[in-house]
Amino acid sequence: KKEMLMIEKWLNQHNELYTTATRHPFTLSIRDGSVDLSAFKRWLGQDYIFVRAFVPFAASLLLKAWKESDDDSDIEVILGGIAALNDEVSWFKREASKWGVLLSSTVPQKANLEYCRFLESLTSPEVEYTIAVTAFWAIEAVYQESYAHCLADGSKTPEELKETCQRWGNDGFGQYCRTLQNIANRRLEKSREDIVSKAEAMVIRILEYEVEFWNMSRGET
Ligand code: HMH
Repeated sequence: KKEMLMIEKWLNQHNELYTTATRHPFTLSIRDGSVDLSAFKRWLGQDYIFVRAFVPFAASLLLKAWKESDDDSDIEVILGGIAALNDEVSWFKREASKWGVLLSSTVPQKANLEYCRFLESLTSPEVEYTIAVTAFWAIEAVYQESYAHCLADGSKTPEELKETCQRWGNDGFGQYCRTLQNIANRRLEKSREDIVSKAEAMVIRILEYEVEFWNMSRGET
């Protein structure tokens, strides 16, 4: 349907992949309380490494917004996201020490390295703002959706994991993700068809990277 917003349309078309990313066995095990704590610690160490790489990507997005955006408020939204990432880095350090996870000796796994390398490729000035902001939305939205589900009705999330789920599952983060989605939709509506298809392919790739990222918690490699 032509009147439907682009991201909503994609999420319908790629619903199976989106559900695989946002209802992964790892986050479902948090929600039902059966989570293996060593899997959680593996995730924690790997995600700290990811977030460190996510910051320069966010910074590159800020620069693109400043140069290419048609709406000044985009910069403020992205800057707010960067501020939240600053807080997140501190949180990871505190949380890691709480769980006895040694961040300095955590080795990035293959799926993480590949995802971080992909993020770095998106910092290139050749990557258009519309593509980059759509990627940013997708990355944040997977965590928001995954962790909000761990707090929603019927969840049995262990007390010691609730703070983690709150970080990404809280209403403020949900609102922030909807704002990013609105920015992406607004840009996509004004974009040429080739940009729209590139952005769609980007969302699919990110969903695939996110599934591989959750898979690392199994610790098979
Ligand atoms: C792998 N994806 C991954 N880590 C995160 N922290 C987010 C998304 C959201 O910030």
